Amino acid sequence: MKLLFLNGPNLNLLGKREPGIYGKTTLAEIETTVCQRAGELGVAVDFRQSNSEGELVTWIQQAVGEFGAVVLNAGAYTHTSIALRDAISATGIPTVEIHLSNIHAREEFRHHSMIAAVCRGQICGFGPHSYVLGLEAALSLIKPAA
Ligand code: CA2
Repeated sequence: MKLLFLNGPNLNLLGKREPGIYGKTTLAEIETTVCQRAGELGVAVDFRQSNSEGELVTWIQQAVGEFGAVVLNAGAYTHTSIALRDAISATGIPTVEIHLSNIHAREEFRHHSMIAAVCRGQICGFGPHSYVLGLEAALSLIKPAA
């Protein structure tokens, strides 16, 4: 079974802009780390990024039947997107919400996640390691420990 990693708007800029907030690690480097860990755990990963809310919605819809779970850093759409929330809810695909930063320790408008209630859980604040934790959490959802 495969896992689908989805990244929302501006995450393609990681490591290239504002390193003071989001660090120096690029999204490509995070993908490499995730794929290495996924290999150790024996699971395949597809890793994507889009600045388009609609494309993210389409990928969630298409994930059904092909992926066992979604690991989603929805970026700023986390705080605004009823469309992403509806896609997760309508498909029923197990989804883990992840963030690099601790959204609860930042500006008030980042404290609320539109998608949290329809995700199986939320991981935030661990920088790039949030992605590895998200991988392990998603795997536990589709392959419960014996
Ligand atoms: O902490 C996270 O992972 C976020 O999802 C990142 C989003 C932010 O809107 C969320 O509140 C929390 C922002 C991603 C933008 O990434 C950038 C990377 C480099 C330069 C500028 C933005």
